[in-house]
This record gives sequence, structure tokens and C-alpha cells, in this order.
Amino acid sequence: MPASPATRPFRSSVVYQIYPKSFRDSTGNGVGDLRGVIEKVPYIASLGVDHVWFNPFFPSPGRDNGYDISDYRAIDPAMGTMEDFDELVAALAEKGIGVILDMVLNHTSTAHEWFQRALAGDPVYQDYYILRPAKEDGSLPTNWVSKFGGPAWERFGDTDHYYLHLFDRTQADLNWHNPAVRAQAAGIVNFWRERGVRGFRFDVINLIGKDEELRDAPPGTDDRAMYTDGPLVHDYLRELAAASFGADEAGITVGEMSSTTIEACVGYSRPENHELSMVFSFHHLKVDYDQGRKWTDVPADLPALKRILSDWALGMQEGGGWNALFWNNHDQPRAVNRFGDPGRYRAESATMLATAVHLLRGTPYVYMGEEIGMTDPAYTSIEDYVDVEARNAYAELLAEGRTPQEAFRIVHRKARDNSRTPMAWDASATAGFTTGTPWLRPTGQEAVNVEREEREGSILPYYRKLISLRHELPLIAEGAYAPWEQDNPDVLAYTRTHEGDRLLVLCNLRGTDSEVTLPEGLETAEVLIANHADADAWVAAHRAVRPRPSALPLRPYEAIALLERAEPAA
Ligand code: TEU
Repeated sequence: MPASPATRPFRSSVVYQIYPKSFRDSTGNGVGDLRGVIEKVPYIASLGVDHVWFNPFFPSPGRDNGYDISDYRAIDPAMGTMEDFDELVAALAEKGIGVILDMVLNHTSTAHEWFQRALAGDPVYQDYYILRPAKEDGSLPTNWVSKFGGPAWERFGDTDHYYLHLFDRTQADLNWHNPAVRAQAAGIVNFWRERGVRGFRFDVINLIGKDEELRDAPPGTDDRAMYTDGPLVHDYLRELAAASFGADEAGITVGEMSSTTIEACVGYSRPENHELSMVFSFHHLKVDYDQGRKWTDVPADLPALKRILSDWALGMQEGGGWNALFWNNHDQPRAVNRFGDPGRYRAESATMLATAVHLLRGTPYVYMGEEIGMTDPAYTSIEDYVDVEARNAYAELLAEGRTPQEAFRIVHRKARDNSRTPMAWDASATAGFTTGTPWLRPTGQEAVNVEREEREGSILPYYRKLISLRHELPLIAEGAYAPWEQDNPDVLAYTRTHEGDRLLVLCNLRGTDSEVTLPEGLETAEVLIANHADADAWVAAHRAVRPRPSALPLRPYEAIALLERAEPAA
């Protein structure tokens, strides 16, 4: 079978993310599948992207929509067959697009054969998991909490031991201290490499380096510090790379780093360390968390957002690491709702947000539907939500004494299902996603869908242009980053420089008029891309103002990138 194509280097690549369960259903059962994706390969190729990252489509009980894997070397029958998979890889390869598979190697489903054998008493497989007795006083082995709510320990069968689950109780954490587990992990990656895959995303991979001795978080401290970014993560990643993907010159790998630091991420992604190509971090998506707590409803702190984006861009640049750049994924509500205005300024805010990350130093990821400006669903009841995390959070909010209205309002703002609604292909009742009943209810497709966006929209062409700019300009892929007007509370601004070329990126984060000072020079700068049609005239008019330097006013959610070339075009 054809291997994934040797695409361009990851620094000049753009990745498209597909949540297969919600992309396109070819059978009418209401759940997306691989043949559905095959149907849409021409659309994916039309975006100009270099890779597609697929969320897991391996056999799974589906308690966490495929992040609870029961067989790493097969396709979930509800999603298709291995033949479908091979055909999909080939169809994408023909368009020059590589495949990135989601490797969930921190935990398995409790339905996985390894866990089942462990439960049946096989000591070999018991050592695959993290089993501990209760403390002497009978309490749980540690005071850690699950990321999906409740304690992180569950009784191991009818024994006096408990198994660790940092996520749902059906997602048992693997014991990476066991060399057999590490060998299994490499074997899984190699299984897919042998089928031609050259891209891998590693789920919560910075949680694999837990200490041998697990300790309570001291009272009042964050328990995540007890198991996140342990020094062993680096050793295990290097070992995994050496035993599998490290051999792929043109490969691309990305680690999902939960609650991490710049320092750790430099380590994970410096080429000299032979770990990963790049990292996902999430601090910029916690600026609408009240005191670090997700299930709260506060406006986004935009100055904090600016600071975090800049700190990460600078810190990773100084350390020689590489960021994955993104606003949206399958775990996040839609960024247009969080940081933009999905009503009055949907197109402006969607394209402003796109500009902000696509021109940064790193590799941009576009989550399906983002490129047409899809928004959070207009759900009105908790019954619309399916996700285990949202359901648990709702129950916990009620238990804390919130009214059902308050609890719903908070869940509605933060739920992961907000981005998991079916891809809107057309304005029909099922959004062109299925001929049956969608597993998650689409809303808003009358106004926002691919068909309409292709016909008359401004967001899709804008994304296509941003993607092609990264391919064309080494300045965008390789240029040095520096923040501009860091103290401006309204405008996100930065420069990129490369071999004498200079790019100035200006993004008004507000739905009101703002202004920004222009740096010296830029006399011959041209508008490279902008989300208001008359940006050329706008910039020219303000440049004419004397005495200089003048401030440039920006309209609501306006984005302008000005390019000054070392050798101005004749
Ligand atoms: O997510 C890791 C993770 O930490 C998320 O749970 C995130 O913190 C949360 O969604 C924000 O509220 C990965 C996957 O992306 C996610 O879909 C899985 O549920 C999770 O791992 C467990 O595998």
C-alpha cells in the first residue's frame, strides 16, 4: 500500500483535524465513518492542508468517544474496516496529504484484553497497570482526583487493590515503568507505520512518567503536580522514538501536554532531544477559567491571553522547541464563541483569530468546521449533551448547590460537545452529515455550512489563503518572533523577521474600535492579508498622516498583516 507522502517539513505544514464520529456518515446510522471521510477527500484537499489528524477510530466501548481503546490494531467496526482505512490513506496520499493517528498510550479501556487478563488474575498483565492497596487507614492510595470528576482510584475487581484512572474509571492508566508496556507502545506505533502512517499525535503523553512511589498532593496544592511532566517522560519518549517513529525522516509527531510548562515543552520538542516534532499546550485556553477552574463562566482575560501566547512563542523560540498552534479541537468549545462574537462579527472574529495563530511561529492546526466559522450549538437542555465529562460536571455543579439553570449555563459555555457537533455540509436538517439521525444534534447549519461558505462566504477563502501563505513564505515558517506593543490591552501584535523581510501582524481582539502604534520603517510594506476588503486603502490613508509615527486605528476584530520585503518587488 502507498505510504503517506513525504510532505513538506512540519514547520511549513498545516494540519487539519477531523473528529471522525462527526465528519460524515456514509451509512445512515448517524455516526461518522471512514468512508464518509473518503467522500470528502476533495474538500480536504481543497483546503491545501498537508496532514490530517484523526481522533481515534479504534475499537472502543465509546465511554470517552474512542479515547478508551480496547484494541489498538484494528478499526472500530462502527467506523469501517482496515480496507477502508488503507483506501483513505491512499486517497489522501494521492492529494499529497499525510495521516496523523491518535495514539492513546497513557491508558487503555478497562475492556482491553490486557486489563481483562489482569482482572482474571494474570500477574504479567497486572503489572501493565497501576495497582495499589488502600492506605493503612483504609483510604484510597492517594488523594488524586480524576480529570472527569471524582476520585482517580477504582476498586480492582474484588481484590483489596485499586487501579489508577486519571480520566474516566473505564480508562485505566498504564504502568510505563514496565518495559513490556513500553515495548507494546512501540509495537502499536510500528503496526501503523507498517500501514504507511508517518504522523502520530500522542494523547496526554506527559502523564506517562509517574513516580514509582505515588504520593498524596500536600493539602491545598494541585494534585496534577504529582504526576505531570515527570523526568521519566523524556526518557520514555526518546525510547519510543528510537524504537518506532524516530526512523521516519519526513514524519510528524505531536504530543498533547496537559498542564505543562514551557521548559518541559522545550525538552519534548527540541530536535536535538529526539523526542517529538511539537507540542500542544493549553494555557492560552484557560483564560476564561475562574481561578483555574474550568466549570465556571467568566469572560476571557484578553491581556492574559496575549501574555501567554507571547511567552510561549518566545520561550519555545529561545529554547529551540516548536509549538502546535490552535484555538479549537475536539475538547474545546468553539473559539469564535469564547474570544469572538458569533453573532454580529462572526466572519471578522473568526478570521482575526485565524490570522493570530496562522502567522505565529509553530505549526497551525485547523479543527473541522473552524474554516467555515462554525459556532457552539444552540442547545437548551443538558439532555442535548452526550459527553461523560459534561454530564459529570453538570451533576457536580448541582451537588455544589447551583440551580439547574446556572449549571446548564456553565456546561453550555465549556462543554467539549460544543465542537463535536456534526460538520455542517449543507443547510438541511441533518446538515448533510447523515441520512439518519445524527448522534449529536446539529444546530445553526441553516446559516453556517460548507455549501454556503463556498458560494458566498469570506472565512473559507481566508483560511485557504493563510494556509498557502505558510507554504510560500519562509518568513512565516521560519521567521523569528517578537511581540509588539505588549502592553496594548486590545490588540495582539507581533513581528516575524527572516533574512531582512519583516512581517507585522495586528489583530484587534475586541469587538470595538482599537488602535495600535506602527513600528518605525515599514515604508514600503504591503498588506499581505487582511480581513477587511479595503485594508490597503485604510493603511495607506493612515500612513499618510503626519507627523509619523501615527497610530493605526483598527475596526472591530480587524486583522492586518503588513509585509516589508528586504528587496521590494519592482
Ligand atoms: O485530553 C486530555 C485532557 O487533559 C482533556 O481531558 C482536557 O483536559 C479536557 O478535555 C478539558 O476539559 C485527551 C483527549 O484529547 C480527550 O478527548 C480525552 O478525553 C482525554 O485525553 C483522555 O484520553
